[in-house]
Amino acid sequence: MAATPLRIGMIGYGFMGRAHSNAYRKVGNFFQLDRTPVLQAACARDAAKIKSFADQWGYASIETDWRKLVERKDIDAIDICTPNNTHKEIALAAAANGKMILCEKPLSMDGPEGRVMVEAIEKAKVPNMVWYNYRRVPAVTLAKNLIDEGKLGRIFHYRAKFLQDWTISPDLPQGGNGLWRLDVGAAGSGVTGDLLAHCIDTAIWLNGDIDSVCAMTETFVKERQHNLTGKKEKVGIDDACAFLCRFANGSLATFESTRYARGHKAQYVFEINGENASIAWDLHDLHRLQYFDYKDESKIRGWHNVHVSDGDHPYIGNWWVPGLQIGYEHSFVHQVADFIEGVSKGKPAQPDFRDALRTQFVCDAVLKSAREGTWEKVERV
Ligand code: SOE
Repeated sequence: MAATPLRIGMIGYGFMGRAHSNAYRKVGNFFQLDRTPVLQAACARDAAKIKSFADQWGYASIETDWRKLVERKDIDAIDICTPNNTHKEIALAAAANGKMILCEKPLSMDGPEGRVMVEAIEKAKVPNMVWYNYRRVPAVTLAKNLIDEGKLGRIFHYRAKFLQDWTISPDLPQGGNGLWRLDVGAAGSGVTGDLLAHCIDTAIWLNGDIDSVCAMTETFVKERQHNLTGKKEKVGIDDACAFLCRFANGSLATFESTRYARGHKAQYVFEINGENASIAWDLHDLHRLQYFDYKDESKIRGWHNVHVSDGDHPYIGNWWVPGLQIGYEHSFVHQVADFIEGVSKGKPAQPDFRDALRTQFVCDAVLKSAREGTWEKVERV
């Protein structure tokens, strides 16, 4: 039987607009689902740019006003790929129009704003999801499965880093396309909301709630030319952030992120040390999971380097033949597949808005701690 269309209205055309569009196009070829994404309309203020994006990715129509898009009767789901300061308004309007919502991370500018969004979409009862895509890298999902099976036993330590180096030059402007991430008015924060949010989302998923944090942040370049005003303006984001934390399960953790780690483009790594076993993962080698099991015979005990590409590894059976690895873009395909399956089965895929709000409150506590030099309790959702 032919799958029912799931008509997508995409808002935004940047890096994430492309990553999500690619996922919508591919998912039906590799996953047996009862809804097929249809690229119904793409929306942005610049008509020429959105037309060129729509033509390239195969969207059937364009809009230049997102308010019109969310009201269209021929759209089932709105995908929000716009800067963080626009998420709330769009999500609330989409929910009021009964649309499903897939929102780029982070959910919101801060926790209180995120809470308003959660209340609105839960009241509207619309399926919703936030694009923390790294959960769906097969090696990361395998880590989750091993932890849930109890293979690690009691967890003592969680360590995560997300390092980049693309903002070192003081000549790099802030604001506008791509560079809105450097503009606090559009992004809400710097590496905390952009990069550590990924680390925090994965960490909560793998190791449970974070109880308290103690952080430091730094803004290395204090002023940058602003693309929208044409003036040199104060930089309000955190360029780097490191924090200590305690999880509710008693484990201790360190997190670090920066855009000033010369030589690192997107080094997201985490390591978890449990009573019986340890796990480590590196985005630069994303199809591998490092695994150490103390139960191994001592003669051969050591770190296993698991190539997560076999038919019984998460998601892999849907792709090629065993041993052939997949990459970054597939994490988005998996997320769409899980979202559609969740909608069909009435069992929402995670992280939904409520789940993503937990990350938002950790980010708030991290930024407050850095400002005030204190340990901060994390508000629970
Ligand atoms: C920033 O450079 C960025 O593109 C983030 O916005 C993404 O969320 C991250 O996955 C990669 O880095």
